[in-house]
Amino acid sequence: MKITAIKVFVNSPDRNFVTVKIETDEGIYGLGDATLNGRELAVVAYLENHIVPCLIGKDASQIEDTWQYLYKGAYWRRGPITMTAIAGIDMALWDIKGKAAGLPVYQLLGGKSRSKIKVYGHANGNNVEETLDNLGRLISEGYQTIRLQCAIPGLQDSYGTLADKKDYYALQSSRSLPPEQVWDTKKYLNFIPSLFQKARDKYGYDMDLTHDVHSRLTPIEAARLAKELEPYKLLFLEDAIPAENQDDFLQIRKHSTTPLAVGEVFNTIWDCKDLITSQSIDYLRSAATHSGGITSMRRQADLAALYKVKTAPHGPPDISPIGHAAHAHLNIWCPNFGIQEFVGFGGDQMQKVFSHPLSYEAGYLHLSDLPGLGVAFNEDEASKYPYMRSYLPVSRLEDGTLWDW
Ligand code: EZ4
Ligand code: CO
Repeated sequence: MKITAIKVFVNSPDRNFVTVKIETDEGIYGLGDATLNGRELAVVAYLENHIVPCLIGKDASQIEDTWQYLYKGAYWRRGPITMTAIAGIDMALWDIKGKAAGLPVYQLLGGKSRSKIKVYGHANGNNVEETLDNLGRLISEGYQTIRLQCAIPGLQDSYGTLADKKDYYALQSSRSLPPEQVWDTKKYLNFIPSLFQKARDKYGYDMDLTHDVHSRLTPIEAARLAKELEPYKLLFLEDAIPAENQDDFLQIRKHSTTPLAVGEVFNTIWDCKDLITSQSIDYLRSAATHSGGITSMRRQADLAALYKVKTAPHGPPDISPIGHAAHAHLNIWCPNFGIQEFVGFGGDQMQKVFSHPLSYEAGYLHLSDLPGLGVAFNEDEASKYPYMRSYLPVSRLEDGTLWDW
């Protein structure tokens, strides 16, 4: 089966998505997600100028060889632009292989390890009361695991909160230039444990809770937070520090038994290798879309399994339904799957552009048996929503120093 054409679409139904479509001489086509929030067009250029010309006429069934060709063949290895572009191609080739075989991708990975996929939802709020109300709402919708984020008193626009926006989609798609947010570590550290104490006081210990620090602490500050959160029994503390120095996680470990999760900005297995082999994390949050696709995610999951690390793929609204479907197939297969982040299926425009194989019920996602990844992409509908420039925010300390967002 030969690749005859590769098309790259960049559209903004509610928010920007980059979609790869690989066509073959047998009429079967595959879809991949190559969306890199805030840097979408760099991936489009990488695909169109550097990858597509190399793959026309090649055998669409050679997924592994194509991955190696694009990874090793570039000489300039790794990095988010390269690995997101490779991910788009890799997912589309898995989609084709599944459709050719008449099987869902999870069957090609080895079949199901479970019947449904446990998810965690987000309870956000502009104050403690609002966050706790949203937590109560999610519990009533069946969620057994919930991430808590709350605006920090004295700071405007804290990460994970909605301010005046109605939902996550409105928040992330309404920007032209990077908005600036103010950060203060002391205010944050003095506030977060009380949020979790109030959540436990009000709702008890039956559900699991998580929290995303978004990489803003130093190792010793993160150790302090992890230790102070111990009484509230988190399922995990996410991105307590950046993982540029993988050794830094051992600092947190030394001081606390709060489980640690990291990985949403990882591109390859090399970014998590030392974290896994030193057993300094508990959950690996790499995303198929940003981490080299299904081929690479499967390898990361297998390494993690050797060290009792579970997978918890990143599930933000800036991954397209194709990327979420790739996660669902991996999650249903993966013996060491932990939990999937889930923030809903998107707005009306998205629902018209993408149809997906997932349904939510009482804290779990169910995956249909459609062949391949099971996603359809409506090109005519997508063309109604052109790309819109959009950036992630940046953070500064109160004196103006640029900080990690
Ligand atoms: O900030 O996907 O856990 N989820 C997150 C996300 C990330 C965005 C960045 O594009 O941290 O909200
Ligand atoms: Co995160």
